[in-house]
Amino acid sequence: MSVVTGFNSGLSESYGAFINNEFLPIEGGSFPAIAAATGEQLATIGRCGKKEVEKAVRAAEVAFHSWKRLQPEERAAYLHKLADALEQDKSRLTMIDTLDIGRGLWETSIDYQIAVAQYRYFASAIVTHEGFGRSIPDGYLVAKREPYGVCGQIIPWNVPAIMTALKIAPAVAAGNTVVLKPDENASLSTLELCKHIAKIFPPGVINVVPGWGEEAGAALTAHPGVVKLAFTGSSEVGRIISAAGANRLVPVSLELGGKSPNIVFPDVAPQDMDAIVDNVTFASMYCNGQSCLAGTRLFLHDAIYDDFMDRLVASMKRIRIADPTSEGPLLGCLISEEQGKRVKSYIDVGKACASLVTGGRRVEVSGCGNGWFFEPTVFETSNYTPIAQEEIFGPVLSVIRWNDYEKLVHDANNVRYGLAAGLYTTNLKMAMETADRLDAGNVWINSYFNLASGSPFGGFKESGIGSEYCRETLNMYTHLKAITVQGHVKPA
Ligand code: TXE
Repeated sequence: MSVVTGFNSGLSESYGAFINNEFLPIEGGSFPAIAAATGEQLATIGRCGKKEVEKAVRAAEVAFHSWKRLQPEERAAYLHKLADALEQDKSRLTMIDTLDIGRGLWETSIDYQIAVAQYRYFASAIVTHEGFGRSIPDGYLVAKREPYGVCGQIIPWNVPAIMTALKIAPAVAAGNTVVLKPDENASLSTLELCKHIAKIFPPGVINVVPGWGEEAGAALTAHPGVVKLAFTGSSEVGRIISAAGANRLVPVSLELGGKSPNIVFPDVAPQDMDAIVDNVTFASMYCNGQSCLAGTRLFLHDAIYDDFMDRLVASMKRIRIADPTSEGPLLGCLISEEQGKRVKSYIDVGKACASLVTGGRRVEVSGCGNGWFFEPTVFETSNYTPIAQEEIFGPVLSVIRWNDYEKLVHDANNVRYGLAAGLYTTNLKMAMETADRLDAGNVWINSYFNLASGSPFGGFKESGIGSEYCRETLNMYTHLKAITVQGHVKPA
């Protein structure tokens, strides 16, 4: 049995850096992995620094020489094996993430479905990832795609299973090797994933260096052996990573924050209203609002405003706030005290600059004394308050009344981010026109959070650079080489 009562977690007491398929001890100290809700210490994690990053990059460089030579079908087979292993180990890993992060089991189990689908998607996509060619006078031109080499990847804490899959799957499918740094708040499931990787992949293809951003993260972005950087996290750190990449002239892909609008038009049918309310609730409260895609600005038309708000408040009040390890849909706690205090300060700002409709209080949950649980919180506001403009990353929804279409489009776009948007209308022409005019990488019509494998996922404006989740991602992890054959010199 593990440190966590009643759950056979299989967790190790401590974890080092995962390099060449082995966990290596770390000289630079360690930090505890803490269960978000209970405060229990789940394990101790080594705090990697320059030394471990150096070892990991060297291992990945050596592995690259043979990994890139494998046929795509061979690399695909490794990814399918990893997907199989994750499927078999899903319930254990789901519980580990729930303990580590504080999100309900029903959510973290969806994470693993998505993660498995991503490993399989890129295993399939790489097999048909083609270059191009054409005849030229006296010869032929071939353009082929080649992997970059060692990719440095840095991920956040909100959905670790998905984040590792989004980074590892396309990179290694394309023939790169990887050094990945998980978030210091949620490293456990990634380190457990390494135990599967060790049984499946050749040494050095996937390496993991846990630790702090300013230490392991900065060492990874600065390392000359890292020839491609990929980051998911805050726009602030995205800028730092981008600058580091620019300095070394290596490509950087970024998936950053969001403040996405959900827009309800006046023509929605009364019989659809409850389903739309459910969508809007899910869009804003899924992941406790700790998702870059969260639909945190709701633009409600004047004509349906009062009716919709009544239903929305009832829907928010129905949400069960509970111990994240209990079954069924629920709102768990935020990842950490730091995030809890950040969300609380935004709620206080909201109380001062907007009108509180429901929620707004921290909640105690029995047996979860360490957890920062909040009621689902809704404010009525304009688009130009801090709560409507800034990414809160908590269960807070800003509702904005609209009645002028041109102003709606202007306001919906008037934010630094551009990740996603939802539209609810029966008027397809209006939906398509509005979708065209919104600054968003994903626009969902009459739905939200609807990401099928293969659907490009990436941001406009300060939400990022590049697209994940889709075939285009393979282009992000490869560069083109043109080879021209001409017949001036005849073969002997
Ligand atoms: O993110 P950070 P934080 C947003 C969200 C949240 C806020 C802060 O608004 O409230 O960011 O969250 C590593 N060099 N998002 O502080 O700091 C760090 O170790 C290299 C949106 O957790 O961006 C971690 O692995 N790496 C987002 C990762 O960056 C560094 C998800 C993310 O941490 C580094 C998370 C450095 N100098 C937060 N500093 C989304 N897009 O989903 C930190 N890191």
